[in-house]
Amino acid sequence: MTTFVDRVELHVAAGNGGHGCASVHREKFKPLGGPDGGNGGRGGDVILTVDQSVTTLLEYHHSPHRKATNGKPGEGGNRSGKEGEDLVLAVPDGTVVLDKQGNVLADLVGEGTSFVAAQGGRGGLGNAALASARRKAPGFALLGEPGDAGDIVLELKTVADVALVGYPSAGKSSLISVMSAAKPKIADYPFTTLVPNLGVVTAGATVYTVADVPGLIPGASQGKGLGLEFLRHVERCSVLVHVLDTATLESDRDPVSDLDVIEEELRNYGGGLEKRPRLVVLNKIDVPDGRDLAEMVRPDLEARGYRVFEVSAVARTGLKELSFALAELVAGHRARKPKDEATRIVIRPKAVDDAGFTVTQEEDGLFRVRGEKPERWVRQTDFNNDEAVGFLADRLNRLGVESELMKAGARVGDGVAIGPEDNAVVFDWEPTVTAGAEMLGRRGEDHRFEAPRPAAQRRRDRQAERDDAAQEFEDFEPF
Ligand SMILES: Nc1nc2c(ncn2[C@@H]2O[C@H](COP(=O)(O)OP(=O)(O)OP(=O)(O)O)[C@@H](O)[C@H]2O)c(=O)[nH]1
Ligand SMILES: [Mg+2]
Repeated sequence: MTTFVDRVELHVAAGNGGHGCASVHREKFKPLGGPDGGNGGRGGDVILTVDQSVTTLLEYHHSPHRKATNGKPGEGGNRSGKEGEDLVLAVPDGTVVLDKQGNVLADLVGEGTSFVAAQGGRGGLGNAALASARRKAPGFALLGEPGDAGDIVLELKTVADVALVGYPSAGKSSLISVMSAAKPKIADYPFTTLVPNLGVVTAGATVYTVADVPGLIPGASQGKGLGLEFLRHVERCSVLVHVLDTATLESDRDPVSDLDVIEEELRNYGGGLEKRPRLVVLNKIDVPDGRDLAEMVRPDLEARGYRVFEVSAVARTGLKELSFALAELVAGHRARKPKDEATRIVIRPKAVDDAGFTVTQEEDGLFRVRGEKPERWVRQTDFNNDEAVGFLADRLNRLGVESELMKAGARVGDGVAIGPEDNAVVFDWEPTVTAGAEMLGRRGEDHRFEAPRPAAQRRRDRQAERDDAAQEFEDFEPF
């Protein structure tokens, strides 16, 4: 028996960026050939993509840890590291992505709709890319950044035009099997169907999908008999069909009270289910008692405003009328529905202001700097390399972090933390700016390069200026 899995928790980890390489070109008679360390490769993303041939989340239930590959480090000779490969996870149509708090991150509807669940880390720049006219021979490179990692929740909400709802064994699966080419499991014991089945029905010019939802019982909206999970699948269907059993052997049931029970569950579930256009099917009229009962309850149901169809899934009677009536309801709904609704996708808004940063002083006197860029730059820094640390200081300075710290009252030797409480780099503040906000010096200067420059060198310097500008630009790009 298949397990019913339509909600899984998934741990996704994107690939880390490869580290940049610090290397100096060496050739005979040219001991200082210039920096030639390549950039690290980007880490692979974890991407969720709708694949209509996938119908359950079962696979992720069995192996909930998924990781994309890391980028490779850069190498000497200006060789860039290989990029990590994206990990593409196929999910069923109608998969909702949530964070652990239950916020919707994305709603994946329609073949090919994708969502980057975890973004790969950037590769670190090698020292060749970090060289500029002013910093000709950097003796350091940037570290690759760690890829995003975290837990997400996937929830499947079947997407279909019509949902068949009703008690277990009312004949929902039988009905979908004779109306479409779907071949669901059919048996005369309750809860035979454990995952929604989808069938495609063609009626005249209208083609629509029908979902056979597992049986509902009283209390379903409170979670009885997996009811909540099943009702979730009804949520996205625009038309509902009550499948009522006219030949049940249970003495306390009849079509009208069955209908009342299911209606109450729909109302209690909420989400607008009670407002969906709906009609009633009285099934199993091939059974003589069933036909009599159907005739008896029909006026009652019609008095409640329902269109009633008497059918037999086994004898295949009354199906054509039913499928055309549904086509009409579906077409009506499609005409009213805005077109773009089908592929709506919600992307998690980035909480941090990409361009800025904040400086706050905490109770114990520690100054805390928060911001996308300062935090990223810290992650890119190899703290074992003084030059790399100096480069970080320059970047922070250029962004205005030092002057903000000064404004906030920080003095030499005060503790400064960059990053969130659980993952910050803390150091003693040593400002590199004077009162006039003049920079004291640049890192990576090599005075051996200060001799008169031949044309080739001048060209290289101009290129380095441009690279420097490119690097500045890179700094402005929001992550
Ligand atoms: N005589 C008769 N039996 C039917 C008819 N439709 C379904 N059945 C029988 O009723 C039983 C249950 O049918 P299913 O189609 O599995 O019912 P279901 O509503 O999908 O049940 P769950 O998946 O458990 O919710 C099976 O033994 C079917 O053969 C019908 O029109 N006439
Ligand atoms: Mg069934």
